[in-house]
Amino acid sequence: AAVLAVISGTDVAHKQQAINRLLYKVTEPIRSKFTDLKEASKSFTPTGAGAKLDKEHKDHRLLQQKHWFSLFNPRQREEALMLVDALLESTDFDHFKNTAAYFRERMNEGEFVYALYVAVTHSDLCDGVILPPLYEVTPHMFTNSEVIQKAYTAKMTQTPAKFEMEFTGSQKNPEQRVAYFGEDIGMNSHHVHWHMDFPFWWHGEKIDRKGELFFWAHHQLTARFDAERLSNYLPVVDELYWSRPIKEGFAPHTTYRYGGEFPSRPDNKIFEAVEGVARIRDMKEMESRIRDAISHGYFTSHSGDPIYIDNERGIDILGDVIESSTYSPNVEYYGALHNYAHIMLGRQADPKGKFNMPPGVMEHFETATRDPSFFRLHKYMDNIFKLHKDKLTPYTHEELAYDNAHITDVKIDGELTTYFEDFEIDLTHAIDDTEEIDDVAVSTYVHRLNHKPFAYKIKVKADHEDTATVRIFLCPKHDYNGIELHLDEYRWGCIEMDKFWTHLSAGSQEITRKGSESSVTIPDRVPFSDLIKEADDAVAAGSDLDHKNIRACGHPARMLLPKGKSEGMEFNLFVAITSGDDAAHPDLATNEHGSTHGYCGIHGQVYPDKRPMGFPLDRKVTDEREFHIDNINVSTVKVFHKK
Ligand code: CUO
Repeated sequence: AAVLAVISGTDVAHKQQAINRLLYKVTEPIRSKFTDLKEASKSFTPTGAGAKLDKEHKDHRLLQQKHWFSLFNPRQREEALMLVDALLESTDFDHFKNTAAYFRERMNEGEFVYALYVAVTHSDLCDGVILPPLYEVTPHMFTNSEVIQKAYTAKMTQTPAKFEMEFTGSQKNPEQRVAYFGEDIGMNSHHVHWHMDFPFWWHGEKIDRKGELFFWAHHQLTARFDAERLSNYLPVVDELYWSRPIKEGFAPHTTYRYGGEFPSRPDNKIFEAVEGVARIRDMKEMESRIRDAISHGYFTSHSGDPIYIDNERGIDILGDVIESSTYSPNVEYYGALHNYAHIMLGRQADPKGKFNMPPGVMEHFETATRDPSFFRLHKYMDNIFKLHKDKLTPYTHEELAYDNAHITDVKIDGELTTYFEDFEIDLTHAIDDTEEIDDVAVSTYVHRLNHKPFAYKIKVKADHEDTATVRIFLCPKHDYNGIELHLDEYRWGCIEMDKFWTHLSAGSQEITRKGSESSVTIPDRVPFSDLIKEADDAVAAGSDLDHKNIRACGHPARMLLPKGKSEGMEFNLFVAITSGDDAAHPDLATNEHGSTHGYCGIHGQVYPDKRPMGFPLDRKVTDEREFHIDNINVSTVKVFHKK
């Protein structure tokens, strides 16, 4: 069977090799040694959506090459989506590959990369293909101008080099203390991939609880950022106000590959209308219509029917409306608060387009979190989500309790310790050249947060054998002023650390779960050069690759813990064991369906947990005693930070 697969070119190794080559030095022509791709780029005849896109190209309507690309630009998005459609329509991998090769030579490179990444993510034909890290394919979006300039010099002088990348700005800016979070390459990679797994424009097969995932993934980013701030002696983020100055400025020190510098914004910039996008009044109107709907407990659909939201599924609709996605029931009325806000914030340096500046960092999911205004914006929306959640009836004893499980003790095996380390990123693809010039080894190293390995040890006594759901959260214990928080105050700041299903046997037992097994994180991405070597070797040897369940969406595993303090920072470790009936798939105790479902769901399947995301901490707690039950345990842990 293996031999047959190789001959027909449908095995994973061949596919991986083709995708590698399609993304190799993506701003240059396809290497002539990649003969099949080169051939397809000349002689392939696109069909379906591809034919439509080809006509646009022949009519000279497509965005030029070597120009910036923004997903928030409607025409540029339309072009990219034509390629997504053309790729997803393919019924065999060769057609997929040839379509990509053909348009790679004709379309804007940014549009091409976006479309190919989205299509590989969603196409069954590409099952098992690992996408190369975007920070290596498009390093300009993840590094800064200083590093890119040095890379050019190294290349021109043919001198291999490795340089340090500093965080943006200076220590004079208190926000720089948490730049390691907003600028973390793994976190930015998670964020951009989250938006590729769950595109707001998605018109393919229905994605389960997409709006709720929008809420939850971004709520978690917000909660995590706030925890990092507390450990760096900064107050939690305040929200954004349309009628007040945008308090923090930002100078990105980042350059587009084509199209100049990312614009800067000084401190205390007053919001201005952005020509062709929205006025401040429009933004406020969208907000107040959404707030009205929350107060009323229903949205009004397109056709005027009420869509009630004071229930478990309300958050999903609210997420669709706020983002807004194609699932929004009435985008004409409720607008696209979040998407417009990203553009508004991205354009404040040149709101009238007088200076022809390219879009700001806020207009790209790769770069958005670098700007402190990202977290203000998301806090603002998070507070709107909270308004809705706080309207729901607090969980009852019946909903919280699981009489079978009695947690007797929760301990951490090992010490919760964070530290900074250096991480090297290959910059081979940062530099334009031709195939005649030899590559030199050019890389940068960045400082990034990591932690020592640890495990949870949960002692539990069960009355009878059963499958159970274990939910683990880490929550700030004190506010910025050192005042201890009550459950109802800290629950919204809780970080989801893990959720898994397990078998309980009758009697006492200890559940050990490693931090590295967390269902919200992914390990480091495989470097592009390794992907290339692995696929080329496999193809040469006639063997196949086994890449199962490797996703790019997921918080970096090394950032599972928020940074601690040298003297230790106290957190509440919240553990809840509930009935395994919560599982949406019957085999979750033995098969996690990919390891990163907490913030990213299970690809192509329903979300594994039947309960609302964030359960049981997502609703108001009016009586803390309801949580003093045997299947819920809250203990204090300390996170240390070592130099
Ligand atoms: Cu991810 Cu605003 O949704 O950036």
